[in-house]
Amino acid sequence: MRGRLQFAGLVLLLFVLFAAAWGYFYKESQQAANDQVEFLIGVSQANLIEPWRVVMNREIIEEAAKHKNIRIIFTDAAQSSQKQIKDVEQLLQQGVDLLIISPNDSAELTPIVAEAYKHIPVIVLDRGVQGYDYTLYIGPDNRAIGREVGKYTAELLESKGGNVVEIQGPKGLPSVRDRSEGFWDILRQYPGIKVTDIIVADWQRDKAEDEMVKLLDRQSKVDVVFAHSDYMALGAYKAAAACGRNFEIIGVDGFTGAGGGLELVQAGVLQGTFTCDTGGKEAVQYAVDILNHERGIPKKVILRSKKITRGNVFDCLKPETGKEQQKSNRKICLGFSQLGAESDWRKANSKSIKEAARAADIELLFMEANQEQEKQIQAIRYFITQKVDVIAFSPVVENGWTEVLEEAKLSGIPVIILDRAIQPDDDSLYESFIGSDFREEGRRAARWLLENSRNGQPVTIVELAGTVGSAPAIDRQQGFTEIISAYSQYKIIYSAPGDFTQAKGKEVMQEALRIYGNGIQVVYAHNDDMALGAIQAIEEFGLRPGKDILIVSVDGTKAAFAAMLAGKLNCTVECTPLLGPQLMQAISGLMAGRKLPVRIIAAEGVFPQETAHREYPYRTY
Ligand code: GYE
Repeated sequence: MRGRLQFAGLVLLLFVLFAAAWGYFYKESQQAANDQVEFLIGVSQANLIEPWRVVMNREIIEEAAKHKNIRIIFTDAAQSSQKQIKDVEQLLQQGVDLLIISPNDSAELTPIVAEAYKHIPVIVLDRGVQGYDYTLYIGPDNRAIGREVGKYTAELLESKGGNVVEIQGPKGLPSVRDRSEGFWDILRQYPGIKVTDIIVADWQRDKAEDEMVKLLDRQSKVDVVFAHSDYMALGAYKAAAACGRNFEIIGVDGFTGAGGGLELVQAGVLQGTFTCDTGGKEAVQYAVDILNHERGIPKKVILRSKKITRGNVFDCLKPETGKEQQKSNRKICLGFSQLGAESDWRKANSKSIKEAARAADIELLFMEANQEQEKQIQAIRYFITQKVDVIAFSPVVENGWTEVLEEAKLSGIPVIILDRAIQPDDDSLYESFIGSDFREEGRRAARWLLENSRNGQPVTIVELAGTVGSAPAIDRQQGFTEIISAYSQYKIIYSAPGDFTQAKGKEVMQEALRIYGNGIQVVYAHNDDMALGAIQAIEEFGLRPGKDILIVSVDGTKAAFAAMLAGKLNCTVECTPLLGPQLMQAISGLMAGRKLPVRIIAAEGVFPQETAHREYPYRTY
């Protein structure tokens, strides 16, 4: 008996000692973990009813787990903007270093996002906010997704046509509207295809199933169902099974893992799906860069959507493998075709690319094309023969690239487009576009003009346009006219191309002055170089640029700032040429097997004359 008691006592003692030791070490390790936490990131989620958002949070957790110095605090607004505003206020009180927010409603969340942005960096996910008061936006292109679904539907129904049912997410959501509009844009081109019914199933599988069962009761012919999410698509599949019917189902989301879209395609439940990444992973990656004060953080990142069908689902299920290992013993080789050296912007752009390549230890084959498309095509073909690892180029004009890009694709060389976009914009021909939003630049120039010209009085405008057929010339014109066309007193009385050069800009302005003389109130130049040429022409004509004639242009070069300091230019809308670091970062990622965003849009500002002296010393181009 005594012996047993002694034994029990010993066990108890050992247990107490063990517990104390464990407690001690646990506390120590917790303490160590807390000591390592350098950054607190607040994540304000709109709701967790949508499976897509649950995946977004999971991605954020997984990506954050790769960084020991990060701690995440999640909030869930449960579909209430009021609650989300409070959530953000609380996160700010808790002292988060960065906010990631997926807004419940764009307009309602705009003020609190702007408030947060005064104190900390803010990454906005999925649904945007109004204005520019945030650090970075990351999201999908829902209209493009809708269009791709439309094309696939047409492909499935071929020439015979058929009946289509659309199952939408909640009414009024921008993502739902955009997907639907994109889808209809394409289907309108096929008179044989009829969308017979639209079901609103609020992202819910069961609602999709119930509504679909009711529909199948009355609708004897259904050929294709497009559900705005894989989850609702699964509901449609269940309805088909319950009613003994057969049709093809296309979904959106394409998640990996159990019950995800990829599995559904693999199992033959869905005919196909289009991935719609949540951006959770990218948000954490950029958050880390922002918190570490890295340069070249973009303003907007648009995620790529991929078409998944039975033909490629197995490849997609394989884990991403890096090519880095195979290539680790030699430098990455980049072939870059620059369009020319027409402007200060372009020279700064070339310099940025060369410097960034050197810094990233990337071998660079750099060729300049004197603004001639044929030369660029030759350069790209040359890069293909040289078997470079990556090709990047700035297309002088939008059209005419499909053939050479198909050649690059066939030879297995990935392509990145820098600065100017291409048409038709077939994103299967390139990995990523890195550049600016030229249309927005045009809008910004116009908004500045509206705010700074006498209201009510007629305003006559001369437009100095960029190279004919080039993306910046086309988009800057469209963005500008989009804004001014709402006000009848603003009139573009003369517009001619000045090829983005100072000399041509001057010539065009001389011609405009010859025709209209004193009747010109405003010059809108698609770039600063042409504006500088116009300034010379105006002075030679005997008028005062910046006073008798207001001048607004695009780029934000140092020379433009000098002209503003001299009172001769009134405003420049920034368009950054410093894209080298972002290009090299993208290339390194690509070589490591990472999927790139389909569009990476640079951050830029508007600089009216009054702000020129403050900014001038910091201009590097
Ligand atoms: O604005 C202009 C240049 O493509 C954004 O090209 C670029 C434009 C830039 O020559 O100065």
